Amino acid sequence: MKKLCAITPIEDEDIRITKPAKVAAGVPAVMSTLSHTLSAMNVRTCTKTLFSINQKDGFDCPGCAWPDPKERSSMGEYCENGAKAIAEEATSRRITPDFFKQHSVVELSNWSDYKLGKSGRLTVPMILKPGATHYEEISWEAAFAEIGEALNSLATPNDAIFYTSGRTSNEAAFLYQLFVRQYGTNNLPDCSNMCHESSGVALSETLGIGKGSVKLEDFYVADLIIILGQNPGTNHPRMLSALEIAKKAGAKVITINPLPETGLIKFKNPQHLSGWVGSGISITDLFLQVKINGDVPLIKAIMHLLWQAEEKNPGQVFDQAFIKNNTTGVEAFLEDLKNQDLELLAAQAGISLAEIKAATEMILQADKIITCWAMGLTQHKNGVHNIKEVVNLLLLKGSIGKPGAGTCPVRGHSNVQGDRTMGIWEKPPSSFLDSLQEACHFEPPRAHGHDTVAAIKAMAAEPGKVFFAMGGNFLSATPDTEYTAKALQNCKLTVQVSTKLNRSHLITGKAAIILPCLGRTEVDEQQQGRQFVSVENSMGIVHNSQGSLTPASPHLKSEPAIVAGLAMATLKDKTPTDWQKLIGNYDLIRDLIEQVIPGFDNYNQRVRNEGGFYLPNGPREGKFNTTTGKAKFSVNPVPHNPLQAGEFWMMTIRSHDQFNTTIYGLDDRYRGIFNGRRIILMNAEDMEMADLKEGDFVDLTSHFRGELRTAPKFKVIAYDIPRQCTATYFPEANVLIPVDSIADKSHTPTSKLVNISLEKHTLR
Ligand SMILES: Nc1nc2c(c(=O)[nH]1)N[C@H]1C(S)=C(S)[C@@H](COP(=O)(O)OP(=O)(O)OC[C@H]3O[C@@H](n4cnc5c(=O)[nH]c(N)nc54)[C@H](O)[C@@H]3O)O[C@H]1N2
Ligand SMILES: Nc1nc2c(c(=O)[nH]1)N[C@H]1C(S)=C(S)[C@@H](COP(=O)(O)OP(=O)(O)OC[C@H]3O[C@@H](n4cnc5c(=O)[nH]c(N)nc54)[C@H](O)[C@@H]3O)O[C@H]1N2
Ligand SMILES: [Mo]
Repeated sequence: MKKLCAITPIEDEDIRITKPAKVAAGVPAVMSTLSHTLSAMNVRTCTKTLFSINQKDGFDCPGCAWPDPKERSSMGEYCENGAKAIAEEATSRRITPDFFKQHSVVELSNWSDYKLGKSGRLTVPMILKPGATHYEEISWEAAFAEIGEALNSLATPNDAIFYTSGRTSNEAAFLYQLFVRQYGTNNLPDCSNMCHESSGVALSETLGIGKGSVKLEDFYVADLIIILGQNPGTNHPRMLSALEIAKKAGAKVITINPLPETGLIKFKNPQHLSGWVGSGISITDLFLQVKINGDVPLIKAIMHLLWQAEEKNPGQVFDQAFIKNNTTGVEAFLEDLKNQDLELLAAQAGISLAEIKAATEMILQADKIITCWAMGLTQHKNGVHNIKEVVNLLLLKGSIGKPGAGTCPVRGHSNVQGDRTMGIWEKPPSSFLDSLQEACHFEPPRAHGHDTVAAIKAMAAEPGKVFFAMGGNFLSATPDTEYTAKALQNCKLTVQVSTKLNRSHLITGKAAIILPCLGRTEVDEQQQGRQFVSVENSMGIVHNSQGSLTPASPHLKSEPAIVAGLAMATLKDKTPTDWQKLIGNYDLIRDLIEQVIPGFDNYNQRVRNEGGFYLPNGPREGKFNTTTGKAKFSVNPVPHNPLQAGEFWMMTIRSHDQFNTTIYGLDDRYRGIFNGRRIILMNAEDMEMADLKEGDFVDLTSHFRGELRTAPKFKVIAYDIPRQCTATYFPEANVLIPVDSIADKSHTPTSKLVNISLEKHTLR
C-alpha cells in the first residue's frame, strides 16, 4: 500500500518544566536573540540585519505589526522575537533540488514543523506531478504556464481560491487582487479571517472603520490602559517598551487574561542599560484572571457599577456630552445594563466583586482610556460581541477621538492591515470595486467570495479546484486539520508562494507547485533598479521597507514579479494591464494604488518621507461613518458555554518560540516549559478531580454538536489558570477545532474556546 502523508506527526518529547518566569526580556532575551540568530547566520550578517530592522532606511520587521517609535533605539529597534523571525528568514541554510531528490514528500511529512522550518530557504520553483513521490525542479516559465492552464480549465473562476497571509507588501497585495479580479473571482480569503476579522466587523459596525483609532503617542499620555486577551511579552514585545513609557508617565494598567502572562507582570527593557542591571518595571496594576470567554460578563459588571456611580453623581462618571453629541443607542444599552445581576455576572466572569470594584474605581478615575486586545477576544463564537462590549465602555467614558484614548486592536502579521486596505478581501465594498474598474479598465466581479472557512468547505465539497496561497501555511493555520487536509487533497492543483518549507507543501492537491520568493530582508532588483515596498502597521501608518541582504538564491522572484508572471500566463491578451511595466518600477504600482484607494494621495512622495504617512481615521477625529453617522452603543448578551461532566474549555495559544506555524524553538521560557510542545495547562484542583498528576499523558477529544475529534498524547502541566479552563498550543491542537465552530458574523474559528474531555493516554 502507498504510504500516506502525515498530517500531524507526533514526536517523542522530553519536556522539562520549571516555575514560570517573573520578569520578561532583560538579559535572557538578549542571550536568546543571539543564540537564535547566530545559529542561523554568521556574525556579520547577524549584526547587519539586526541593526537595520525597523530603522528609517531599513526593512520592516516581519515579526509583528507593532509601530515604530519616532526615536529609534541605537541598539537596534527590534525584540527577541523579531530577531528570531529575521533569523528564520536570513538563515544561511538552503533547500536545493537535491534536497527534494533525497527526501520524498511522505518522508518530509513525518518531520516536525520545527525540523521542516530549520531546513532552510527554498531556492528554486518545484513541482510535484500527479502520482509522483518527490518534488522536482521546474522553470518559472513552465510553472506559470502550468498554473495558468489549470486556472483556465476550471468551469468557473469561482472554482479557484487565492489565499493571502499577512506578510505580503502593499504593492504585491494590490497586484494580486488586481490579477484575481481580472481573472474573475472575489475568492480572496486571508489570515485576517482567522485573526482580527471580529475586530474589523465590530469596529466597522460601531465606529465606522474596521481599524483601531490610537497612535503610539497616545500611550504616552493615557491615564489607563486595559489589555484584554493579549500576550505582548511574546507576541508584541516592543509594546512593552510603550507600556514602560506610559507607566513612567503615570498611566495605570489593567490586564484581563486567564493566564498571568509574564510580560504583563514585569519587564526589563533590553534596549536600555537599566534593563540589564535594574530589577525591571511592573506593568500591570490590576490583574483580572478571567475565565475563558468571561470578558463580556466582566465588562458588563464594571459598566453596571459605573452606571450605579453615575446615578449617584449624575454627569460625574459618564461623559454625557460625548454620549449626547456623538452616539446612538444609549437608551437600549442602559436598559439592558440596569437589569443585569451583578453577582451572576461576577460568577460568569470568574472574578470576585472586590476585584470588579477595584477595576471600576480605576476606570472612574481615568479620563483617557486605551483598550488593547488580540486573539483572546476575537477567536470566540461571540468575538464580535466581545469587541463591541469594549467599545461600549469607551463610549460611556467618551474615551475615543481625543489624545490618550481609543481602540487598539493589536494586529498580528506585519502587513495584515495593509493587505486589507489594498483589497485582499472576499467581501470588497462596491466603492472599492468602482474605483478599481475606473482606474484599471476592467469589470471586477461583484459577487462576494469565500472567506477562509468557506474556502475549506468549498474545496472539501467538490473535487478539482485550484488553491493558490500567497504566503502562509494554510493546512496548519486553519482549524480542523484532518478535514482541511482532505479539502486540499481534493484540489487538482495547490500552489504555494513561500520563503520556507512548511506542511502545506506536503499535504497537497493532485499536483503541487512551490514558488520561492524573496523575503523582506533581501534586495529586490527589478528592470529599473533596486525597489522598496510599503506596509501599513497596526496603527494605520504606511511606511517603506527595503531589504539589504543578498537574496537566498539567484532564482528567487519578488512577490509582485510572481503575480505579474502568473497574470501574464493566465490572462494572456485578455488583460488591460501592462504587468511587465508595473513590476519594472514599483512606483508605477503605487501610482495605481493612489488612483484606487482613498488616503494614498501623493503616495510615492509621502512614502519616502521619514516615518511614512498616516491614513485617514474617522474615529480619531470624532467622525463615525456608521449607518447612523454616530458611534453606536450595542447590547451584547452574556455568552453561555455549557460544559458536560468531565469537560473543560480549551484555548489554543502561542508559545514564546513560535511565529504562528513557524516553530523557532521548543521552549516557552516565560511559562517555564522547555523542550516540547504537546502540553496541556490545567488547574491543579481540576487535575486532582480528574485523577491526573503533572507529567501524565492524556489524549484530548473535542465535543461539538455530537462530533468528536481526537488528538493523542499531551503532557499535563499544573498551571495558574482558572478552574475548568485549559490551554494547548496552536497548531498542534488545531485538529480539535471543528471547521463549523466559528464566530457569528466574522466567521473566525473559535480557536480560544473548544469543549474537550481528556483520558489517560492510550491512543496510537
Ligand atoms: N513571536 C510571535 N509574535 C507574533 C505571533 C507569533 O506567533 N509569535 N503571531 C502574530 C499574530 S498573526 C497574531 S494574531 C498575534 C497574536 O497575539 P496574541 O493574541 O497575544 O496571541 P495568543 O497566543 O493567541 O494569545 C492570546 C492571549 O489571550 C488569552 N486569552 C485566551 N482566551 C481568552 C479569553 O477568553 N479572554 C481573555 N481576556 N483572554 C484570553 C491567552 O491567555 C493569551 O494570553 O501575534 C503576532 N505576533
Ligand atoms: N488554533 C489556532 N489556530 C490559529 C490561530 C490560533 O491562535 N489558534 N491563530 C490564527 C491567526 S491569528 C493567524 S494570522 C493564522 C496564520 O496563518 P498563516 O499566515 O497562514 O501562517 P504562518 O504560520 O504565519 O505562515 C508561515 C509561512 O509563511 C511563509 N512566509 C514567511 N514569510 C514570507 C514572505 O515574506 N512571503 C511569502 N510568500 N511567504 C512567506 C513561510 O513559508 C512560512 O512557512 O493562523 C490562525 N490559526
Ligand atoms: Mo493573526
